[in-house]
Amino acid sequence: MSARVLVVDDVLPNVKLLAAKLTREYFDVITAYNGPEALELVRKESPDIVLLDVMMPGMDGFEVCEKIRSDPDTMHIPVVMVTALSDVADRVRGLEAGADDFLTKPVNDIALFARVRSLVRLKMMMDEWRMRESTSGQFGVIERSGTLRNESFERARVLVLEDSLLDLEKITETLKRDHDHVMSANTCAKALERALSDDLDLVVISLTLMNEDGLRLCSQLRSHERTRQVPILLVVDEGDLNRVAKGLELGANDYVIKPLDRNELLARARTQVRRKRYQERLRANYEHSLSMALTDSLTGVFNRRYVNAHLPRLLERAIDSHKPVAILLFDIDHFKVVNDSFGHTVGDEVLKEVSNRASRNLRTFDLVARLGGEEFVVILPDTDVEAAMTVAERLRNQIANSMFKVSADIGEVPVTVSIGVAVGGRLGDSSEGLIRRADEALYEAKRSGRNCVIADPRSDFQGVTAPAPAP
Ligand code: GH3
Ligand code: MG
Repeated sequence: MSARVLVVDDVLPNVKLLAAKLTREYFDVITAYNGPEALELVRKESPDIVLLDVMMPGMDGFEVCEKIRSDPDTMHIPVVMVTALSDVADRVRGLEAGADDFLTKPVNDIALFARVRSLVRLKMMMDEWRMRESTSGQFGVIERSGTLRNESFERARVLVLEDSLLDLEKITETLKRDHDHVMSANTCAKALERALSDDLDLVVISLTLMNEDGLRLCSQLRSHERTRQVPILLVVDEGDLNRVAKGLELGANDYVIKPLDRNELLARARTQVRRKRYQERLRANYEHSLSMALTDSLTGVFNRRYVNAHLPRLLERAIDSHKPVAILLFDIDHFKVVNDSFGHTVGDEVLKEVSNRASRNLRTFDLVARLGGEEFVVILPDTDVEAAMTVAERLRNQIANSMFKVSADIGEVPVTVSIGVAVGGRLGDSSEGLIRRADEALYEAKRSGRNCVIADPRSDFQGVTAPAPAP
Protein backbone atom coordinates (compact mmCIF):
# COMPACT_ATOMS: atom_id res chain seq x y z
CA MET A 1 0.00 0.00 0.00
CA SER A 2 1.41 3.39 -0.93
CA ALA A 3 1.44 6.23 1.56
CA ARG A 4 -1.14 8.98 1.21
CA VAL A 5 0.25 12.52 1.20
CA LEU A 6 -1.85 15.67 1.66
CA VAL A 7 -0.27 18.72 -0.04
CA VAL A 8 -1.55 22.09 1.19
CA ASP A 9 -0.64 25.39 -0.50
CA ASP A 10 -2.65 28.42 -1.63
CA VAL A 11 -0.61 28.74 -4.84
CA LEU A 12 -1.85 26.34 -7.51
CA PRO A 13 1.51 25.80 -9.32
CA ASN A 14 3.19 24.95 -6.02
CA VAL A 15 0.60 22.27 -5.33
CA LYS A 16 0.86 20.91 -8.86
CA LEU A 17 4.64 20.72 -8.72
CA LEU A 18 4.80 18.90 -5.37
CA ALA A 19 1.94 16.60 -6.33
CA ALA A 20 3.66 15.65 -9.60
CA LYS A 21 6.96 14.86 -7.86
CA LEU A 22 5.26 12.71 -5.25
CA THR A 23 3.03 10.89 -7.72
CA ARG A 24 6.10 9.99 -9.74
CA GLU A 25 7.49 8.33 -6.61
CA TYR A 26 4.24 6.33 -6.27
CA PHE A 27 2.76 8.27 -3.39
CA ASP A 28 -1.00 8.68 -3.34
CA VAL A 29 -1.51 12.47 -3.37
CA ILE A 30 -4.48 14.56 -2.25
CA THR A 31 -4.51 18.37 -2.30
CA ALA A 32 -6.02 21.36 -0.49
CA TYR A 33 -5.72 25.11 -1.19
CA ASN A 34 -6.44 26.64 2.20
CA GLY A 35 -6.46 25.87 5.92
CA PRO A 36 -10.11 24.89 6.48
CA GLU A 37 -10.13 22.65 3.41
CA ALA A 38 -6.92 20.99 4.65
CA LEU A 39 -8.43 20.30 8.08
CA GLU A 40 -11.51 18.73 6.53
CA LEU A 41 -9.38 16.42 4.37
CA VAL A 42 -7.18 15.50 7.32
CA ARG A 43 -10.25 14.30 9.21
CA LYS A 44 -11.99 12.63 6.28
CA GLU A 45 -9.09 11.03 4.44
CA SER A 46 -6.64 10.42 7.29
CA PRO A 47 -3.47 10.97 5.23
CA ASP A 48 -0.16 9.43 6.34
CA ILE A 49 1.57 12.80 6.19
CA VAL A 50 0.71 16.49 5.58
CA LEU A 51 2.97 18.85 3.63
CA LEU A 52 1.84 22.25 4.81
CA ASP A 53 2.58 25.69 3.39
CA VAL A 54 3.18 28.29 6.10
CA MET A 55 2.08 31.52 4.42
CA MET A 56 -1.57 31.22 3.44
CA PRO A 57 -4.28 33.90 3.56
CA GLY A 58 -6.86 33.41 6.32
CA MET A 59 -5.70 30.49 8.39
CA ASP A 60 -1.90 30.14 8.13
CA GLY A 61 0.12 26.93 8.36
CA PHE A 62 0.95 27.34 12.05
CA GLU A 63 -2.74 27.50 12.94
CA VAL A 64 -3.60 24.49 10.76
CA CYS A 65 -0.80 22.55 12.39
CA GLU A 66 -2.00 23.43 15.88
CA LYS A 67 -5.52 22.32 15.03
CA ILE A 68 -4.27 18.98 13.67
CA ARG A 69 -2.27 18.52 16.85
CA SER A 70 -5.12 19.33 19.22
CA ASP A 71 -7.58 16.81 17.76
CA PRO A 72 -7.02 13.33 19.30
CA ASP A 73 -8.09 11.70 16.02
CA THR A 74 -5.45 13.49 13.97
CA MET A 75 -2.68 14.36 16.42
CA HIS A 76 -0.51 11.40 15.36
CA ILE A 77 -0.40 12.45 11.68
CA PRO A 78 3.04 13.84 10.84
CA VAL A 79 3.20 17.42 9.56
CA VAL A 80 6.03 18.90 7.49
CA MET A 81 6.05 22.67 7.11
CA VAL A 82 7.00 23.86 3.65
CA THR A 83 8.33 27.34 4.06
CA ALA A 84 9.71 30.08 1.88
CA LEU A 85 10.99 31.95 4.90
CA SER A 86 14.65 32.63 4.48
CA ASP A 87 15.17 33.33 8.15
CA VAL A 88 16.31 30.13 9.82
CA ALA A 89 14.98 31.27 13.18
CA ASP A 90 11.47 31.22 11.73
CA ARG A 91 11.94 27.77 10.27
CA VAL A 92 13.06 26.49 13.64
CA ARG A 93 10.07 28.22 15.21
CA GLY A 94 7.87 26.23 12.80
CA LEU A 95 9.35 23.03 14.19
CA GLU A 96 8.88 24.13 17.75
CA ALA A 97 5.32 25.23 17.00
CA GLY A 98 4.15 21.72 16.24
CA ALA A 99 5.50 20.50 12.94
CA ASP A 100 7.58 17.32 12.84
CA ASP A 101 9.97 18.71 10.27
CA PHE A 102 10.40 21.47 7.73
CA LEU A 103 11.38 21.92 4.10
CA THR A 104 12.39 25.10 2.33
CA LYS A 105 11.11 26.27 -1.02
CA PRO A 106 12.10 25.61 -3.70
CA VAL A 107 11.75 22.06 -2.48
CA ASN A 108 14.69 19.83 -3.31
CA ASP A 109 13.59 16.33 -4.39
CA ILE A 110 16.07 14.44 -2.27
CA ALA A 111 15.14 16.43 0.82
CA LEU A 112 11.45 15.97 0.11
CA PHE A 113 11.59 12.20 -0.25
CA ALA A 114 13.95 11.84 2.69
CA ARG A 115 11.61 13.67 5.08
CA VAL A 116 8.44 12.12 3.75
CA ARG A 117 9.75 8.55 3.77
CA SER A 118 11.18 8.78 7.24
CA LEU A 119 8.00 10.26 8.74
CA VAL A 120 5.72 7.85 6.91
CA ARG A 121 7.83 4.94 8.18
CA LEU A 122 7.44 6.18 11.73
CA LYS A 123 3.69 6.62 11.37
CA MET A 124 3.22 3.18 9.86
CA MET A 125 5.16 1.67 12.72
CA MET A 126 2.93 3.47 15.19
CA ASP A 127 -0.19 2.29 13.37
CA GLU A 128 1.15 -1.25 13.57
CA TRP A 129 1.75 -0.88 17.31
CA ARG A 130 -1.73 0.47 17.84
CA MET A 131 -3.14 -2.53 16.04
CA ARG A 132 -1.08 -5.03 18.03
CA GLU A 133 -2.07 -3.25 21.18
CA SER A 134 -5.73 -3.68 20.43
CA THR A 135 -5.26 -7.39 19.62
CA SER A 136 -3.44 -7.96 22.87
CA GLY A 137 -6.45 -6.50 24.63
CA GLN A 138 -4.62 -3.49 26.04
CA PHE A 139 -6.05 -0.21 24.93
CA GLY A 140 -4.63 3.24 25.29
CA VAL A 141 -1.05 2.56 26.32
CA ILE A 142 0.22 3.88 23.01
CA GLU A 143 -2.12 6.88 23.23
CA ARG A 144 -0.86 7.60 26.71
CA SER A 145 2.70 7.56 25.41
CA GLY A 146 2.13 11.19 24.53
CA THR A 147 3.28 12.62 21.24
CA LEU A 148 6.54 12.89 19.44
CA ARG A 149 6.66 16.59 20.23
CA ASN A 150 6.51 16.06 23.97
CA GLU A 151 9.60 13.90 23.86
CA SER A 152 12.79 15.37 25.29
CA PHE A 153 15.54 16.10 22.79
CA GLU A 154 18.21 17.18 25.25
CA ARG A 155 21.17 15.47 26.90
CA ALA A 156 21.65 12.95 24.15
CA ARG A 157 24.75 10.86 23.53
CA VAL A 158 26.04 11.98 20.16
CA LEU A 159 28.98 10.72 18.11
CA VAL A 160 30.47 12.87 15.35
CA LEU A 161 32.63 11.42 12.56
CA GLU A 162 34.62 14.27 11.00
CA ASP A 163 38.31 14.63 10.15
CA SER A 164 38.43 18.36 9.49
CA LEU A 165 39.33 19.94 12.82
CA LEU A 166 37.63 23.20 11.96
CA ASP A 167 34.32 21.59 11.01
CA LEU A 168 34.51 19.16 13.90
CA GLU A 169 34.88 22.00 16.35
CA LYS A 170 31.93 23.86 14.88
CA ILE A 171 29.71 20.77 14.97
CA THR A 172 30.63 19.67 18.48
CA GLU A 173 30.47 23.19 19.94
CA THR A 174 27.00 23.60 18.47
CA LEU A 175 25.70 20.23 19.62
CA LYS A 176 27.03 20.82 23.12
CA ARG A 177 24.41 23.53 23.54
CA ASP A 178 21.79 20.77 23.77
CA HIS A 179 23.72 17.65 24.61
CA ASP A 180 25.92 16.43 27.44
CA HIS A 181 27.93 13.80 25.67
CA VAL A 182 29.28 14.84 22.30
CA MET A 183 32.04 12.46 21.27
CA SER A 184 34.12 12.44 18.13
CA ALA A 185 36.05 10.09 15.88
CA ASN A 186 38.15 10.76 12.79
CA THR A 187 37.94 7.37 11.06
CA CYS A 188 35.07 5.01 10.27
CA ALA A 189 36.74 2.20 12.22
CA LYS A 190 37.05 4.26 15.40
CA ALA A 191 33.52 5.57 15.04
CA LEU A 192 32.12 2.06 14.59
CA GLU A 193 34.01 0.76 17.60
CA ARG A 194 32.59 3.57 19.69
CA ALA A 195 29.07 3.07 18.40
CA LEU A 196 29.14 -0.64 19.15
CA SER A 197 30.22 -0.13 22.75
CA ASP A 198 27.99 2.83 23.61
CA ASP A 199 24.30 3.62 23.72
CA LEU A 200 24.19 6.43 21.21
CA ASP A 201 21.17 8.61 20.46
CA LEU A 202 22.60 10.10 17.28
CA VAL A 203 25.54 9.67 14.90
CA VAL A 204 26.60 12.63 12.77
CA ILE A 205 28.61 11.47 9.74
CA SER A 206 30.61 13.78 7.52
CA LEU A 207 30.65 12.82 3.84
CA THR A 208 33.64 15.09 3.23
CA LEU A 209 36.34 12.94 4.87
CA MET A 210 39.82 13.19 3.31
CA ASN A 211 40.76 9.51 3.02
CA GLU A 212 37.53 7.65 3.56
CA ASP A 213 33.90 7.43 2.60
CA GLY A 214 31.53 8.16 5.50
CA LEU A 215 28.89 6.09 3.75
CA ARG A 216 30.86 3.02 4.80
CA LEU A 217 30.06 3.79 8.44
CA CYS A 218 26.46 4.39 7.46
CA SER A 219 26.08 0.90 6.06
CA GLN A 220 28.07 -0.69 8.91
CA LEU A 221 25.82 0.92 11.52
CA ARG A 222 22.75 -0.43 9.79
CA SER A 223 24.15 -3.94 9.63
CA HIS A 224 24.77 -4.33 13.37
CA GLU A 225 21.89 -5.19 15.67
CA ARG A 226 23.08 -2.78 18.34
CA THR A 227 23.18 0.26 16.06
CA ARG A 228 20.44 -0.59 13.58
CA GLN A 229 18.01 1.93 15.08
CA VAL A 230 20.39 4.78 15.91
CA PRO A 231 19.58 7.91 13.90
CA ILE A 232 22.16 9.04 11.35
CA LEU A 233 22.55 12.67 10.29
CA LEU A 234 24.79 13.27 7.27
CA VAL A 235 26.91 16.41 6.78
CA VAL A 236 27.57 17.13 3.10
CA ASP A 237 28.87 19.64 0.59
CA GLU A 238 26.24 21.39 -1.46
CA GLY A 239 27.35 19.81 -4.73
CA ASP A 240 27.20 16.27 -3.35
CA LEU A 241 23.50 15.53 -3.26
CA ASN A 242 23.92 12.27 -5.19
CA ARG A 243 25.83 10.81 -2.28
CA VAL A 244 23.12 12.06 0.05
CA ALA A 245 20.62 10.05 -1.97
CA LYS A 246 22.89 7.02 -1.66
CA GLY A 247 23.21 7.62 2.09
CA LEU A 248 19.46 7.84 2.58
CA GLU A 249 19.09 4.59 0.66
CA LEU A 250 21.60 3.00 3.04
CA GLY A 251 19.48 4.09 5.97
CA ALA A 252 20.64 7.58 6.97
CA ASN A 253 17.77 9.61 8.38
CA ASP A 254 18.51 13.20 7.41
CA TYR A 255 21.24 15.55 6.24
CA VAL A 256 22.56 19.10 6.58
CA ILE A 257 24.59 21.03 4.03
CA LYS A 258 27.93 22.82 4.55
CA PRO A 259 28.54 25.64 5.33
CA LEU A 260 26.63 24.62 8.42
CA ASP A 261 23.94 26.76 9.90
CA ARG A 262 24.14 26.18 13.64
CA ASN A 263 20.42 26.49 14.26
CA GLU A 264 19.54 24.13 11.48
CA LEU A 265 22.04 21.56 12.72
CA LEU A 266 20.54 21.81 16.20
CA ALA A 267 16.98 21.55 14.94
CA ARG A 268 17.70 18.51 12.78
CA ALA A 269 19.61 16.82 15.60
CA ARG A 270 16.68 17.48 17.94
CA THR A 271 14.19 15.97 15.52
CA GLN A 272 16.24 12.80 15.21
CA VAL A 273 16.87 12.42 18.95
CA ARG A 274 13.19 12.95 19.68
CA ARG A 275 12.13 10.42 17.10
CA LYS A 276 14.49 7.81 18.47
CA ARG A 277 13.35 8.31 22.04
CA TYR A 278 9.73 8.26 21.02
CA GLN A 279 10.15 4.97 19.17
CA GLU A 280 11.91 3.50 22.16
CA ARG A 281 9.12 4.60 24.44
CA LEU A 282 6.50 3.09 22.15
CA ARG A 283 8.34 -0.19 22.05
CA ALA A 284 8.86 -0.28 25.82
CA ASN A 285 5.20 0.56 26.45
CA TYR A 286 4.08 -2.06 24.02
CA GLU A 287 6.27 -4.73 25.59
CA HIS A 288 5.08 -3.70 29.02
CA SER A 289 1.44 -3.84 27.96
CA LEU A 290 2.03 -7.24 26.45
CA SER A 291 3.61 -8.60 29.60
CA MET A 292 0.77 -7.06 31.64
CA ALA A 293 -1.70 -8.84 29.42
CA LEU A 294 -0.06 -12.21 30.03
CA THR A 295 0.91 -12.11 33.69
CA ASP A 296 -1.04 -12.04 36.92
CA SER A 297 -0.60 -8.68 38.60
CA LEU A 298 -0.78 -9.99 42.18
CA THR A 299 1.71 -12.83 41.96
CA GLY A 300 3.74 -12.06 38.84
CA VAL A 301 3.28 -15.58 37.42
CA PHE A 302 1.56 -16.17 34.07
CA ASN A 303 -2.21 -15.80 33.85
CA ARG A 304 -5.03 -17.87 32.34
CA ARG A 305 -4.82 -16.00 29.04
CA TYR A 306 -1.24 -17.09 28.64
CA VAL A 307 -2.06 -20.72 29.48
CA ASN A 308 -4.89 -20.68 26.93
CA ALA A 309 -2.48 -19.48 24.26
CA HIS A 310 0.51 -21.56 25.26
CA LEU A 311 -0.80 -24.97 26.33
CA PRO A 312 -2.42 -25.89 22.98
CA ARG A 313 0.89 -25.20 21.23
CA LEU A 314 2.83 -27.28 23.76
CA LEU A 315 0.36 -30.10 23.40
CA GLU A 316 0.56 -29.99 19.62
CA ARG A 317 4.32 -30.23 19.84
CA ALA A 318 4.05 -33.07 22.36
CA ILE A 319 1.79 -35.02 20.01
CA ASP A 320 4.13 -34.45 17.06
CA SER A 321 7.25 -35.43 18.98
CA HIS A 322 5.63 -38.37 20.84
CA LYS A 323 6.62 -36.86 24.15
CA PRO A 324 4.21 -36.36 27.03
CA VAL A 325 3.39 -33.02 28.63
CA ALA A 326 2.23 -32.99 32.26
CA ILE A 327 0.18 -30.46 34.18
CA LEU A 328 -0.27 -30.07 37.92
CA LEU A 329 -3.49 -28.31 38.80
CA PHE A 330 -3.50 -27.23 42.42
CA ASP A 331 -5.75 -25.34 44.77
CA ILE A 332 -5.18 -24.00 48.29
CA ASP A 333 -7.06 -25.96 50.95
CA HIS A 334 -9.65 -24.06 52.98
CA PHE A 335 -8.34 -20.78 51.68
CA LYS A 336 -11.60 -19.13 52.58
CA VAL A 337 -10.70 -19.66 56.25
CA VAL A 338 -7.47 -17.64 55.81
CA ASN A 339 -9.43 -14.76 54.30
CA ASP A 340 -12.20 -14.96 56.86
CA SER A 341 -9.83 -15.15 59.86
CA PHE A 342 -7.09 -12.69 58.87
CA GLY A 343 -8.49 -10.60 56.05
CA HIS A 344 -7.97 -10.31 52.34
CA THR A 345 -4.49 -8.75 52.62
CA VAL A 346 -3.15 -11.79 54.42
CA GLY A 347 -4.94 -13.96 51.85
CA ASP A 348 -3.03 -12.11 49.14
CA GLU A 349 0.26 -12.65 50.97
CA VAL A 350 -0.44 -16.38 51.03
CA LEU A 351 -1.22 -16.38 47.30
CA LYS A 352 2.11 -14.67 46.56
CA GLU A 353 4.09 -17.09 48.70
CA VAL A 354 2.36 -20.08 47.12
CA SER A 355 3.43 -18.70 43.70
CA ASN A 356 6.98 -18.23 44.97
CA ARG A 357 7.27 -21.72 46.33
CA ALA A 358 5.72 -23.22 43.19
CA SER A 359 8.11 -21.29 40.95
CA ARG A 360 11.17 -22.44 42.86
CA ASN A 361 12.93 -25.66 41.86
CA LEU A 362 11.32 -25.85 38.45
CA ARG A 363 13.28 -26.40 35.26
CA THR A 364 13.70 -23.30 33.07
CA PHE A 365 11.10 -24.45 30.54
CA ASP A 366 8.48 -25.37 33.15
CA LEU A 367 6.01 -22.66 34.02
CA VAL A 368 3.58 -21.61 36.74
CA ALA A 369 0.32 -19.77 36.10
CA ARG A 370 -2.50 -18.55 38.27
CA LEU A 371 -5.76 -19.54 36.63
CA GLY A 372 -7.82 -17.37 38.97
CA GLY A 373 -8.74 -17.18 42.64
CA GLU A 374 -6.56 -19.68 44.55
CA GLU A 375 -6.16 -22.10 41.67
CA PHE A 376 -2.80 -22.54 39.93
CA VAL A 377 -1.28 -24.72 37.26
CA VAL A 378 2.27 -25.93 36.70
CA ILE A 379 3.04 -27.02 33.15
CA LEU A 380 5.86 -29.54 32.68
CA PRO A 381 6.84 -30.24 29.07
CA ASP A 382 8.43 -33.58 28.22
CA THR A 383 7.39 -35.14 31.55
CA ASP A 384 5.66 -38.49 32.12
CA VAL A 385 3.27 -39.29 34.95
CA GLU A 386 5.89 -40.73 37.31
CA ALA A 387 8.12 -37.68 37.05
CA ALA A 388 5.08 -35.42 37.34
CA MET A 389 3.98 -37.17 40.53
CA THR A 390 7.46 -36.66 41.99
CA VAL A 391 7.36 -32.94 41.18
CA ALA A 392 3.82 -32.65 42.56
CA GLU A 393 4.73 -34.42 45.78
CA ARG A 394 7.76 -32.14 46.19
CA LEU A 395 5.59 -29.08 45.64
CA ARG A 396 2.98 -30.28 48.14
CA ASN A 397 5.75 -30.75 50.72
CA GLN A 398 7.33 -27.38 50.04
CA ILE A 399 4.04 -25.74 50.88
CA ALA A 400 2.91 -27.94 53.79
CA ASN A 401 6.24 -28.44 55.56
CA SER A 402 6.99 -24.86 56.58
CA MET A 403 4.63 -22.20 57.84
CA PHE A 404 3.82 -19.08 55.78
CA LYS A 405 4.98 -15.77 57.27
CA VAL A 406 2.18 -13.22 57.20
CA SER A 407 1.60 -9.66 58.43
CA ALA A 408 -1.21 -10.66 60.82
CA ASP A 409 -0.54 -10.70 64.60
CA ILE A 410 -0.36 -14.44 64.56
CA GLY A 411 2.85 -14.11 62.49
CA GLU A 412 2.55 -17.29 60.46
CA VAL A 413 -0.11 -19.65 59.16
CA PRO A 414 -0.09 -23.24 57.93
CA VAL A 415 -1.03 -23.70 54.29
CA THR A 416 -1.64 -26.87 52.30
CA VAL A 417 -2.63 -27.56 48.72
CA SER A 418 -4.37 -30.37 46.89
CA ILE A 419 -2.96 -31.33 43.50
CA GLY A 420 -4.45 -33.06 40.46
CA VAL A 421 -2.01 -34.42 37.88
CA ALA A 422 -2.79 -35.14 34.22
CA VAL A 423 -0.52 -36.09 31.33
CA GLY A 424 -1.32 -35.52 27.66
CA GLY A 425 0.27 -36.02 24.28
CA ARG A 426 -1.89 -38.66 22.67
CA LEU A 427 -3.39 -38.02 19.26
CA GLY A 428 -6.65 -36.17 19.77
CA ASP A 429 -5.72 -34.68 23.17
CA SER A 430 -6.85 -31.09 23.68
CA SER A 431 -5.73 -28.58 26.28
CA GLU A 432 -9.29 -28.19 27.57
CA GLY A 433 -9.52 -31.97 27.95
CA LEU A 434 -6.19 -32.09 29.74
CA ILE A 435 -7.18 -29.38 32.19
CA ARG A 436 -10.55 -31.07 32.76
CA ARG A 437 -8.83 -34.36 33.61
CA ALA A 438 -6.47 -32.59 36.01
CA ASP A 439 -9.49 -30.87 37.54
CA GLU A 440 -11.24 -34.19 38.13
CA ALA A 441 -8.10 -35.53 39.81
CA LEU A 442 -7.92 -32.37 41.93
CA TYR A 443 -11.53 -32.91 42.98
CA GLU A 444 -10.60 -36.46 44.00
CA ALA A 445 -7.70 -35.08 46.06
CA LYS A 446 -10.06 -32.70 47.84
CA ARG A 447 -12.48 -35.56 48.51
CA SER A 448 -9.70 -37.77 49.84
CA GLY A 449 -8.96 -35.33 52.64
CA ARG A 450 -6.88 -32.58 50.96
CA ASN A 451 -3.09 -31.98 51.23
CA CYS A 452 -2.47 -34.81 48.77
CA VAL A 453 -1.72 -35.58 45.11
CA ILE A 454 -3.94 -37.63 42.82
CA ALA A 455 -3.16 -38.53 39.18
CA ASP A 456 -5.81 -38.76 36.53
CA PRO A 457 -6.13 -42.51 35.69
CA ARG A 458 -5.74 -41.85 31.94
CA SER A 459 -2.28 -40.35 32.51
CA ASP A 460 -0.25 -43.54 32.44
CA PHE A 461 1.31 -42.45 29.25
CA GLN A 462 4.96 -42.89 28.28
CA GLY A 463 4.88 -41.49 24.78
CA VAL A 464 2.66 -43.98 22.93
CA THR A 465 0.67 -42.44 20.10
CA ALA A 466 -2.62 -44.22 20.55
CA PRO A 467 -5.80 -42.14 20.62
CA ALA A 468 -6.99 -41.33 24.13
CA PRO A 469 -9.73 -43.66 25.36
CA ALA A 470 -13.15 -42.01 25.39
CA PRO A 471 -13.68 -40.17 28.67
P1 GH3 B 1 -11.23 -25.85 49.27
O1 GH3 B 1 -10.27 -26.52 50.21
O2 GH3 B 1 -12.41 -26.74 49.01
O3 GH3 B 1 -10.59 -25.36 48.06
O4 GH3 B 1 -11.83 -24.61 50.07
P2 GH3 B 1 -11.50 -23.09 49.84
O5 GH3 B 1 -11.95 -22.33 51.04
O6 GH3 B 1 -10.10 -22.92 49.46
O7 GH3 B 1 -12.37 -22.76 48.56
P3 GH3 B 1 -13.53 -21.74 48.30
O8 GH3 B 1 -13.79 -21.82 46.82
O9 GH3 B 1 -14.68 -21.97 49.23
O10 GH3 B 1 -12.92 -20.32 48.65
C1 GH3 B 1 -11.95 -19.71 47.88
C2 GH3 B 1 -11.71 -18.34 48.45
O11 GH3 B 1 -10.65 -17.68 47.77
C3 GH3 B 1 -12.90 -17.46 48.32
C4 GH3 B 1 -12.37 -16.15 47.75
O12 GH3 B 1 -12.78 -15.04 48.48
C5 GH3 B 1 -10.88 -16.31 47.88
N1 GH3 B 1 -10.14 -15.58 46.85
C6 GH3 B 1 -10.27 -15.67 45.51
N2 GH3 B 1 -9.41 -14.83 44.90
C7 GH3 B 1 -8.73 -14.18 45.88
C8 GH3 B 1 -7.71 -13.17 45.86
O13 GH3 B 1 -7.24 -12.69 44.82
N3 GH3 B 1 -7.25 -12.73 47.06
C9 GH3 B 1 -7.74 -13.23 48.24
N4 GH3 B 1 -7.23 -12.78 49.37
N5 GH3 B 1 -8.70 -14.17 48.27
C10 GH3 B 1 -9.20 -14.65 47.12
MG1 MG C 1 -9.42 -23.76 47.69
